[in-house]
Amino acid sequence: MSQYTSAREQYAALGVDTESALETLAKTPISLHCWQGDDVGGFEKAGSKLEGGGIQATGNYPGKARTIEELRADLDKALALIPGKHRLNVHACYADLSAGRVDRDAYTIAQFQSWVDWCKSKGLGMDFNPSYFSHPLAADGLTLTHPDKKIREFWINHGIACRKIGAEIAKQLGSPVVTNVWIPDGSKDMPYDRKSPRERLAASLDEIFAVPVDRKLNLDAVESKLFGIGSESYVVGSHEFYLAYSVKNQLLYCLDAGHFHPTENLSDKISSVLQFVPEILLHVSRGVRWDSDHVVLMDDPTRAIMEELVRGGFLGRTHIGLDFFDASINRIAAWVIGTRSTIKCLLAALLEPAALLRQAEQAGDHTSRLALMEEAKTLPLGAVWQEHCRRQNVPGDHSWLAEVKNYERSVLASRN
Ligand code: RNT
Ligand code: ZN
Repeated sequence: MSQYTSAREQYAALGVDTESALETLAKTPISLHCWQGDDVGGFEKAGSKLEGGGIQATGNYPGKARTIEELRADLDKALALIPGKHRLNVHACYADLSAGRVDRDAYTIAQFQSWVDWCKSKGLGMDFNPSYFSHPLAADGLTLTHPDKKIREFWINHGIACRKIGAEIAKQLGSPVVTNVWIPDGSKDMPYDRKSPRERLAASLDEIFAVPVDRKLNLDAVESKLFGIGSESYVVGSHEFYLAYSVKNQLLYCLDAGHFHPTENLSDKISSVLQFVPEILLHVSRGVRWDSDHVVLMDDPTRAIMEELVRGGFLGRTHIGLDFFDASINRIAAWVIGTRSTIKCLLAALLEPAALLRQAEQAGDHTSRLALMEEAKTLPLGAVWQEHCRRQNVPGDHSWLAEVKNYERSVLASRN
């Protein structure tokens, strides 16, 4: 008997159908963030660095992608080691400016056509993000809330341009695009006036979202944050701000796992937020003591997120995106580890003895509920995971690592 057949029987004994779990897993895409490949650098200018970004990649591992071509080659390598069909999440600062320089407020699909063509050739869907950082007009850490109207207008126009680009990408790829707004605006030390920047942010967002863009093609999302480097004391776009804004305007709310107090659980927010917004975007990440964007692992917080999506029947209203960037290890391995772990967490959630757990809970039998949750942890998840990888034609075990090491020697080593 194969390991999978035996696993299937063990799960079936608890009322779990591994085949239907594998089917759901295979059709749930994860949106891979392009920015893991070059430490959120982008290719607008040579050696562009995060300025006033409130986000920071640390580490200096050799082999970082220096051009769009290198980034795509690296992504290709990573995608070949990740089971399933996924999506690519592109930031506006990854614009292809080979046909001529344009500033961000004037971007159109032209600067992203090569990304769309590339994704089309790989069968990948795409998601998109305006970039409100790494730009001279974001140098003081303020964008949509800037007191200078001219600077605000530049960023408003960038936001509008990106929503139109999102819709055009969706049209070309035949799959809706989530366009997510995150801004770094905030203050290192206590501000005197917390109100005015929030009034300006609401007004700027209103202008961005007032422009009609087909909601079936472009899905607008807004992302909150608790604090960042250089915005420790005050972040304009806080949780309360964006939760209220997304409820009022029926936008997607983006929950980033690193953007809350370390003792808060993102998983517990999902069933609350989804009472009031149509859909959510997740930035699956791993904060270590702060919003550090460590590589996602198969850990309890990530498992709990996926459990909530499955238990609540929320997969159809959730866009799962990744948001981590680690420059201290092989960047392709980081993509592979983080994405495989996310998928593994989803699989574990799909393999919970759901019917028995629900039954025990409804009967008020909390003893059985607790016992079952514990017993389920040692079921042969690994055999089902390997079967998924086998069906998707990727390595089911650690042998993917040898391929990354080989790529490091043959390709990455010549970059500097
Ligand atoms: C920053 C946010 C944001 C970025 C990316 C690059 O704190 O998490 O999502 O990480 O947009
Ligand atoms: Zn994020």
